[in-house]
Parts: sequence; C-alpha cells; structure tokens
Amino acid sequence: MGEAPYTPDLFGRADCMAPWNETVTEGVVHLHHYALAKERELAAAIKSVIHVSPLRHMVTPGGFRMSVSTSSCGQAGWITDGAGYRYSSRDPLTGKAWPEMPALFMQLAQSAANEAGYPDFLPDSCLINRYRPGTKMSLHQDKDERNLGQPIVSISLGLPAIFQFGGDERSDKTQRIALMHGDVFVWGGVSRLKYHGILPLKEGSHPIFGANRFNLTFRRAR
Ligand code: MD6
Ligand code: FE
Repeated sequence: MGEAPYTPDLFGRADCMAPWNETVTEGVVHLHHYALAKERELAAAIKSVIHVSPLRHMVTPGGFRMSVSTSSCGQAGWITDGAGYRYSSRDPLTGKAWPEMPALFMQLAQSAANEAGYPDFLPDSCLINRYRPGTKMSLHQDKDERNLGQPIVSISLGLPAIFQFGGDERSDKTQRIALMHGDVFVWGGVSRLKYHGILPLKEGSHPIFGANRFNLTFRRAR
C-alpha cells in the first residue's frame, strides 16, 4: 500500500476527517463524518427549533422520566406520556404545531439515505435527543411508524456515544459501535426493527456542542 500523505484541504480539514462509508450489517450503513462539514449550520438550526419547541424530559407509559431530553420538528413529532408512545402533529408543551423541519435537515437526511441506498426517503419527522454525561437510552425498537419500509437516518453531534446494536429480541447479543460527532447512521430493510440503545455518555466537552450529545433521528412517521 502506498504512503498516504497528510494533506489538509482548503478548509484545513485533514484527510483523516474525510467521509467514508461502512456497511454494518444488511440494511445498515455508517456514514462516518458525513455531517461534519455542516456542523455549525446544524448547531444553529437545532437552536432555532428548540427555541420554539423547548427540550423537555418526557415520561414513559410506565411512568419513568426519560434521561434524554427531547423535541421535534416536521409534520409529526414523537411523544410519550401516560397514554403511550405515538406521533403527534402538535407539541404538547406549546399546544402548537411543531416547528417546520429546517431545509438543511431535510437535505442532509435525504442525501444520506440516498448515499446508503435508500433513494426515496421522505421524512416527515425529526426527533431531537439531547444527552448529557451519564444519560443513556435503554434497548428499544423503533416501531411507532406507520411505514416500516422507510429507513431511519440518525445524525450524531457533539460528545461521542457507544451505540448498542442487537437483534430481534431484547436479550440478543449486541455489538458496540462508536458514534462520533458528525457521523450519520442509516438503517432500514431487514434491520429496521432490531433492538438498539445508547450506553451512558462519558464526561467531556465538545468545542461546538459543549457537554452534550445531540442526536437527530429522521423518520417517515405517517
Ligand atoms: C441515539 N438513536 O443515537 C438513539 N433509533 O441517540 C436511536 O434510538 C435510533 O439512531 C432508530 C434509528 C436510529 C437511531
Ligand atoms: Fe431508536
């Protein structure tokens, strides 16, 4: 193999930060660094959404306060309360429609899906999850969407996290995948209903996002 020269590009980004794609398993593609070039625009767009529909800790149907805080944008937002998990066209906190999905969100989600082999992805929902150090997401399936034929696009920003990717049963063995700032995970097809979760976040501070990890998940809810 030839020697790879270290060549920062015009913007001072090193070759090691160039995007590259990894197939994790059937239907699941890890687009490393895919969203990195838009990190500041994404931070601004998140800020504008949560200014209108603030992050909040929702409560599971079983009565547990989630450790992640969440908001949404788009036509439908994922919510949970004593009545169950579901999508709602209104934000229960404000009583109003969720903020419109920023154009950049839609563009990135669709281009990432296309890159991963899902050319017809048309999301109507973007869930914003904020994790602080210590925050986790227990193993779960994403099955509240009407059309399970559409994939899910997930963008990770800020502090890194360890993603657990399992099987069809909660008790199945899981593999651990590091999700770094700017990584995009796309999954669908036969893997659409696999169990997955996030291990408790480590302490740290990111230059743009501070002591937080933001995860944007794009879905076709209806
Ligand atoms: C997270 N993600 O990355 C949690 N679900 O913080 C998810 O639960 C998830 O990344 C479905 C598809 C992609 C995901
Ligand atoms: Fe999920």
